[in-house]
Amino acid sequence: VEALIPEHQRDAWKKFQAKPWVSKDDFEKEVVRHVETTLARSMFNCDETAAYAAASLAFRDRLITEWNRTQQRQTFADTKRVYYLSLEFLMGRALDNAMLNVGLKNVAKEGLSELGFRIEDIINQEHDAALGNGGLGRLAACFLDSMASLNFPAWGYGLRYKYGIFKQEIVDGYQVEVPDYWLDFNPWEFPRHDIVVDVQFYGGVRKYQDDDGKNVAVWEGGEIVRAVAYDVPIPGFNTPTTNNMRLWSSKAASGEFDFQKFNSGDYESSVADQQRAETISAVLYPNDNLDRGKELRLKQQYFWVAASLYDIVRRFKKSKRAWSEFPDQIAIQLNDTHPTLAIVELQRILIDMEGLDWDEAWAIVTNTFGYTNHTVLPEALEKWSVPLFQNLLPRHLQIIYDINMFFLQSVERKFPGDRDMLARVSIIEESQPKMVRMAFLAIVGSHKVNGVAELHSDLIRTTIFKDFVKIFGPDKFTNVTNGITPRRWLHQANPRLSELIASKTGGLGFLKDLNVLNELEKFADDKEFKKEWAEIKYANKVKLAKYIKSTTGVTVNPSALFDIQVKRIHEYKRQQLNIFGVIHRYLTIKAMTAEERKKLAPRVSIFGGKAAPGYWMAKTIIHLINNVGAVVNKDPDVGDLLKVIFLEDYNVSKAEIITPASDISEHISTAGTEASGTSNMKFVLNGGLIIGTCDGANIEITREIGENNIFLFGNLAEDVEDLRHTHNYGSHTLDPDLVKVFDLIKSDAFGDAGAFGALTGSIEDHGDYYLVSDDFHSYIKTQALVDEAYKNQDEWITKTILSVARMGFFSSDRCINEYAEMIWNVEPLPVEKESGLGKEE
Ligand code: GFP
Ligand code: GFP
Repeated sequence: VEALIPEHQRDAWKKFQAKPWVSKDDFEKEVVRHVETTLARSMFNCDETAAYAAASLAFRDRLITEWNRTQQRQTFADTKRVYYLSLEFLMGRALDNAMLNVGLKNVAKEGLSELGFRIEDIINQEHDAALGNGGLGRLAACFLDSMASLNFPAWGYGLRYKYGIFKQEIVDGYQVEVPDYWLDFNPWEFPRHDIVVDVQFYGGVRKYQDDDGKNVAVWEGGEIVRAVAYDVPIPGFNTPTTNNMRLWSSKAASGEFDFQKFNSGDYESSVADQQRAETISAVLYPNDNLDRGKELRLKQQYFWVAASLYDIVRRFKKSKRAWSEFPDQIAIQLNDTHPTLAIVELQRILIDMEGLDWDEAWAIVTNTFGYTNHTVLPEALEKWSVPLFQNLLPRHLQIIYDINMFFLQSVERKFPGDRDMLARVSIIEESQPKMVRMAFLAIVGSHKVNGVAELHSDLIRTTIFKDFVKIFGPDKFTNVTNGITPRRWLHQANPRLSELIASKTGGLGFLKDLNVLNELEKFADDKEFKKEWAEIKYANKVKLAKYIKSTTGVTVNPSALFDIQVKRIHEYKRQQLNIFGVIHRYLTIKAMTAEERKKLAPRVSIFGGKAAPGYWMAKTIIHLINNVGAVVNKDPDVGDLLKVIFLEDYNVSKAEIITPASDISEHISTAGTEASGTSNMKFVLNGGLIIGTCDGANIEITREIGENNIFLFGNLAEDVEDLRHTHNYGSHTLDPDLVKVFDLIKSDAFGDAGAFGALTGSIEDHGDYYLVSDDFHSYIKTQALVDEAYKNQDEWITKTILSVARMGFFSSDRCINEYAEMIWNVEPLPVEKESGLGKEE
């Protein structure tokens, strides 16, 4: 390639090429330059916002230089690439992460200090990139970090929502949603006005036979929306590899206005067309684990998938390889069923545009895709109505029908005469209206399907997908237990703990090989070490206590046991069980003598999380938590013994303050409902213990850290169905302690009980689907064990050290290596450290 450029030009380019800065002086020079030129300010009016902007631009320049080199290196190497398709990337803040991953945080700290700023204040200026709901989106963000850190040639493809997940405000105890317009200043994205894809919707299909007698289908008419690429650099930790996250933004294809309408005086409607196009990437749907079947959502999915596949296929075609080599060059991972249309779109490109035979094309498609399932909850499994599909994507519907026909024919050959089986596994559900079952389409069109924790992967094999295991055989179904990146969730969130670990394990190597944490076992009884360990936890609790004071006005005692449940509010995650437990504790304290109260360990119950805007029960739970807090926190009988806090607007950057400050965190979903959970891993990695059910990754965490170091309770997944059956058809008596809790609520102790009628009613009168009453006794008993255990601080600290030492398995690096080996069949592309990476260890 280089040879095509004349030598004297090449020399000029090389002489002036961008070089990543490394020293403090160079950093300051870059910051001042950006303040004085890019931002048009000066030292006289450089406030913290401007300093944040300039520092970010300095790092952005550095990242993009490495990004360019990485992309070129990967293009020249021409090895297999991974494309991770996710409708959500919950990235959080970028500056701190960039500084730590390139190893220049101390340089930046000193530089900023010389310019008159504290680095923490500058970091805190950044608006979270909150393009996700919860676990699924954050997992995608951790995976990007790991893929870059491990030098895999890997891109993320997503949507550039103008509005991320809403901001949550609590007004009079109720959740209020406020739009999150985060793009007013975002130095981390590069608009690529040169990379655009026109995406078609609606229209019709014309079929005919060409001169060679071949069937041809032409999708024509309808409307076109333009996708514009925005690239976000993803720096690996301690490596020059900087991967790409490409996000698509929608705009009208016909330019600014429809000039026809404009000239005829219909100015408003010409602008309306423009806005209609922009609506596609305007907003992230705020539902987690719930499918609502809105047309705009299907439009988002196709828009994103079509633009991404166009880009991937274009890149492949540059290599001039044969189509049969496509799966050797490309692995596409479907994060949940949201991108399932990619399967249909690739088949369409290959047969309609590139003229391949069906079978040849289908072999390429199925060898390219892998599908990750994240839930077994029936209300979350995506289905789209056939009439909606017919209207929006007529050609895709035809292809889906063909995929289904060939698939059902193969099933019929394998299980002759089994009509029930055909009806059960058909991609088309014969309902009114008919529905396309996206999970089934994803299974049929992929070569591997994985769950996200062992129990979950077993459940999908034995329940929702069991027929497919019979049809395709067990090897198609596998497990990759989730993980988290220790760079953000230990090194960035808990710098002092990271430093202590580094000092005992020979540097920051553990951040690249988390099993090194094992070396901490030998300090589990070391007095000096334990003292430092405990001091760090206390300091993290002081920090959170300050944050609580400043945001809620409530004073909490940092010596109290901090009990934390932060995650999306959902009945299956059972925040209601937690708050009922808190009310039970309140009743217990009220009934105690002064002497008895002295023996109780003081506790702070901390909640945080958003409810989907249309999810009333979840909103009721938030309301109850806040009202309980309002009563308990000012009850003089209670004092420090119990405080109840609801932290507003839980997000990634707040999680970085909250996670390191827990003594206990709660992961208490009804057994069999939480596919994995990932915050459970974050809390344990930061030296907190957990109380949890035998669900999701809790089970594997127990196996790794030992059952003495975790507080498990509640019914098992295998018993859930029978219990529900008994509730509905047998006798259903509530736990007597829970009845007392309900009686207190009904006495208006926490405000008008009418507001909570639906919540208590769902348990008393409507079958208690989530088994709150069945697990209540065991939960209360186990919380009492937590109280007892916490009194023996010496043992408690040993437990937390042993737990951290045994958490190596839960690094997302391990996940990525498993995906690479079992599903993607890709190799990392190692780099010599020729570039200017920071030297900080
Ligand atoms: C092109 C070029 C690469 C360059 C990237 C990013 O790649 O050398 O680094 O764009 O600008 F070939 P494709 O997107 O076409 O792969
Ligand atoms: C979903 C599942 C979780 C799982 C994550 C990531 O999370 O159990 O850990 O995906 O696989 F429910 P949410 O998006 O629901 O938080």
